[in-house]
Amino acid sequence: LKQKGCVIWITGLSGSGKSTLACALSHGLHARGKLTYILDGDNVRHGLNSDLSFKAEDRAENIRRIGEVAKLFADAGVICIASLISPYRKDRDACRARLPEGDFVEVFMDVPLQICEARDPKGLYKLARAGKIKGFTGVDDPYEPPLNAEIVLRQREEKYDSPTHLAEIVISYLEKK
Ligand code: GGZ
Repeated sequence: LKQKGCVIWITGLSGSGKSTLACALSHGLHARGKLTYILDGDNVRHGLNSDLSFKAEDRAENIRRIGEVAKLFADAGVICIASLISPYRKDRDACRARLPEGDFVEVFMDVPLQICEARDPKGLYKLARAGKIKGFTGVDDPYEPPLNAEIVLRQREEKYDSPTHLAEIVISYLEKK
C-alpha cells in the first residue's frame, strides 16, 4: 500500500454538507488510487455509538470514539474521513492531539445557520424550532467554529460550489502536503 494514512475531520452544522463532501472526497481519492474510509456521525450513532445522546458529554464521547477509530484507520494507512457536527472545540482539539503533527486535517464547513436551516434536508430544524427536538445544534445548542482549521470551505452565496469542486480543494491541499 503506497499511501500514508491521515484523518480528514469535517466539522459544521447539520445541513452544512459534511456527508456530501465526505462522499465526493472519497470518490475523488479513489479515482487517484487512494484507500479511504468514511466515519459519519449520523451512521456511527446507529452502531458503535448507539448508546449516546446529544447532550454535551455524550457528544464529547461520540467525538472521542470516532477520533480513536479514525486514528486506527490512519495507523493502518487509510485516509479516514470523519464527518460529524463535533460542535465543541476542545473535543476536536483532543482528537487532533492524539495524532502526529500534520495527520489531522480539519475542514470547516463554514455555512451560516440561515442557509443550513433553509436547506433543512431532513426537516430537523423545523422540528427543533417547533420544540419537538431539544438541544439541536445551532438552534438551542452551541456550535464553536474552529479557529485554526486547515481548510475553511466558506459558502455564503445563493450559488453553491459543487461537492466535486469542494472535494478538489481538499485533495489539492493533501497533494501539497
Ligand atoms: C444536532 C442532531 C440532533 C441534535 C439529531 N443536534 O444532519 P443530520 O441530522 O443527518 O446529522 C445530524 C446528526 C448529528 O450527529 P453527530 O454525531 O454528527 O453530532 S455530534 O458530533 O454533535 O455528536 C442530525 C442528527 O444527528 N441530530 N438530533 N440534537 N444534530
